[in-house]
Amino acid sequence: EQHGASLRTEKAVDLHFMQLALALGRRSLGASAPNPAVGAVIVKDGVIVGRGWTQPGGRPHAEAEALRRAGEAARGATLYVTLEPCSHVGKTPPCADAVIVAGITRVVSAIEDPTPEVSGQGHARLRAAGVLVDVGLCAAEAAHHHAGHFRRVRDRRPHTILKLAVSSDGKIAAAGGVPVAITGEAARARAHLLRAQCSAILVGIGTVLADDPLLTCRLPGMETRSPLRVVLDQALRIPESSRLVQSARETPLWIMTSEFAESSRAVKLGAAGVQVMRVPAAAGAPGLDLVAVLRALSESGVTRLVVEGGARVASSLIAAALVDEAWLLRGPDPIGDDGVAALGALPLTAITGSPEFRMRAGETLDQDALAIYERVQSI
Ligand code: AOF
Ligand code: ZN
Repeated sequence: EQHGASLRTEKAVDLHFMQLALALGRRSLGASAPNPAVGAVIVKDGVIVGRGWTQPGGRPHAEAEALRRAGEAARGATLYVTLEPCSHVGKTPPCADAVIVAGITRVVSAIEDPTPEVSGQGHARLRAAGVLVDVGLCAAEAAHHHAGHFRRVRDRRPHTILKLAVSSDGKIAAAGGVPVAITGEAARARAHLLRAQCSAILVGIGTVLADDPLLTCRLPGMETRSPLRVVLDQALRIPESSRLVQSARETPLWIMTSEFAESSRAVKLGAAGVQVMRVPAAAGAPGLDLVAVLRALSESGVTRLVVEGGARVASSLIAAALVDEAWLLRGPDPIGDDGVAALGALPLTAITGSPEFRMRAGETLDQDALAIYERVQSI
């Protein structure tokens, strides 16, 4: 009886510290790319002696940070970590070795790292050195949190989040694409937090021409967390006077265009600080090859991508089964039948009523409603 009770307490303690490690990792979501946003907590005799999370740009790793803070106190302590410690010499030495050298005696790890050079070898290395290793606590939550890293490693594309702000009748703009305010301040703040938690944001040229957006994160104190901004612009129609091009020297802007776009336009945009990338056109359809676009972004280190419009990009991604999550922010007012439908020819039920998606979470944001859908078996 007493033994059972102490086991239950031990489990609750492990859960508590793993959840803390996940929370620490969340701080770096969107900032750690190309690396995953890992969190680590070191505990000795029930007391936290070190905490760490993957630093901006991916290094130092979370464990290195936590070990540095713990110092000598790491000897005989337990490490809680949201991803298998690395076992390879990348741009930094292996965390597994640092953990062993520091004298950690137990590691509680949420999930294996699918990176080919790691994939179980981090855990194996720790065990071979006599460290007690428990794998799998909060694995589902960790898989969701590391979705960008896993998608990049397994499918060579980013975890792709489609964000749509729709009117109560499912429109995204008035007739002719005229922008209308759809959602309120709380929804705007939530969307900006999502931008900060992604490593890139993508829109089609139609959205740029209609809205002249800036696509930065403008939450107070988080202005430096703006993602890389990407525009799909097959014919290089983006105006040099647009707010995107005008701000390209402060916040990076990439234009993805076709192999046939005019070189003189590309040179002009380059001189304005824009990076122009050429990708193949889609076979048998208008627009760029979206798989090629996502692959190029993934190869450049993008792990989490938020797509904010317009209808054509959104519907093409849905049709190609390239949307992993859909965030539907719904405002209280209708726009009317002549408004622009969120997904063009596709009905919104391609997300909300599709067996390919299930609703994961819902939130009320003042007068607006946020529903988050995720692709079934997306991870
Ligand atoms: C960890 N802890 O906090 C992170 C890890 O080039 P490097 O040396 O930075 O290694 C990059 C790889 O390390 C990355 O692909 C992923 O497998 C892992 N990320 N590992 O132990 C961390 N961010
Ligand atoms: Zn590492």
